[in-house]
Amino acid sequence: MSYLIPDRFEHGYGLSPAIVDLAAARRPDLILTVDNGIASVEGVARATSLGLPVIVTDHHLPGDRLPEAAAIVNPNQPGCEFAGKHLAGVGVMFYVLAALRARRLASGCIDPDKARLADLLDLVALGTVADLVPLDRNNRILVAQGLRRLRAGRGRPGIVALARVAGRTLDRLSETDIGFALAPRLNAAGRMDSMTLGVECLLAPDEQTALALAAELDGLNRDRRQRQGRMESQAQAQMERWLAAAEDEDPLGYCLFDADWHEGIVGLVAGRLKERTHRPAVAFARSGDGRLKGSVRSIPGVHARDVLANIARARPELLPRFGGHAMAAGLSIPDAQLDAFRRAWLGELERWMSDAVRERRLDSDGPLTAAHLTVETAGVLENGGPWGQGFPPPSFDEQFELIDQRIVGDAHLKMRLCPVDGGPIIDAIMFRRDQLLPEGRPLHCVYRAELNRYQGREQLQLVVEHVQPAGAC
Ligand SMILES: [Mn+2]
Repeated sequence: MSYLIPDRFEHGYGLSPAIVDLAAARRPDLILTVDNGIASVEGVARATSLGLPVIVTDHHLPGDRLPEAAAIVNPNQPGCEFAGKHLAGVGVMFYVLAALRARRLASGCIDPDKARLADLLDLVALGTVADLVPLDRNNRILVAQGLRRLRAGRGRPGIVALARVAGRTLDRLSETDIGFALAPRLNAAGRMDSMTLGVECLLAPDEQTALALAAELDGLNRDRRQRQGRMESQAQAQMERWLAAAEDEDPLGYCLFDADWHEGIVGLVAGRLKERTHRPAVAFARSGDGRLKGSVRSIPGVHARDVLANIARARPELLPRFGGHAMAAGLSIPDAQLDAFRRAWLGELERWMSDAVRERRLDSDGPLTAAHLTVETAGVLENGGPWGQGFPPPSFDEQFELIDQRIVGDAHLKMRLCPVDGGPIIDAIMFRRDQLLPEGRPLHCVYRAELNRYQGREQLQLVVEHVQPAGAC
């Protein structure tokens, strides 16, 4: 058994003919795809012509034509009655193995003790959270079970090592740790170098090998973070110059490029920009072959891939290659077409950005009364997870007096708040806000109630997502 991870820029998306040729050189009996293949009509045809059967396992939406594979397993293909429509690629593969196991047990050709699929649940949890699929009931069960095994010390060496280099406590490992500590370290491999390092870490047979690989991944993640920080300040400066020149304080979207930017990180920069401005954003890096490689991040109501498809239909020469989905897409444009693309991008956005779409919307579960602003509530919420994509943790909103505030670590705003209707004084933090709030007036805050663990003590901490002077809205 061996694996191949396509470099999507070198080999194209999914099981392309180029990647089939690479695979064929290893003389396999069979090609099995994971998390791709449903759109690979040509690649599957190539494999078939070489006498290689293909089993496609995927979760992406199929196009008009399905590949002629030996078998296709995809909960989102027409006629599939499997209830878990939001499985990640790793989840689909898990069920394929479960079906195979059942079949082989029935025919008596395996020993049940030797095929314990529960041992794979740590990987399923990791892949499900990292792929940002909606946490429907089925996925929540998979993630919760995987986390349980990890906390009990039954995770594979690679995942345990990743948690260790990230300084996370294994016996309390949470979906947040996976999303914010483990996944970024694994993904750093693909962004900065090659994903192979990430896979090798997950496959590591023992603690020592795993720790060495995890340390390497941690280093790559440090580089990534540094690079991203630099790119983000350049993006900010560019944005300000652009706003000043265009005399437009509130453009419909952003389209930024810098010759020094790293192509593995443009998506993160576009994402941060979108987050801050609530406008669709695309960031480009040079790809070295006379083209610019870009990443789009969009907002609800603006379908990223459809925006690109409309541009490509009107001006095919601007946009020879693109792909993606509603919230994120990738594209490649000829170097010389950047300005033309930027005009087309802003022009197309005019059709999408209605007043309703432009407005940022925050959902809140209402106020928490003073009696519920407690460590116990935060504990109940923490145990109610796993929370995540499509199943966000409850957030609340109400008015507070600002008791005091300070910026910590150059980046986050720490506050002490007291409900205007009376109640305890509570610690609060607003991440990535490096400006103080106006004082002397109550604040309307949208927040999550979390447990802050510090020096062995548990305290209630409000994580403020949005704040504005009370009565402003
Ligand atoms: Mn996927």
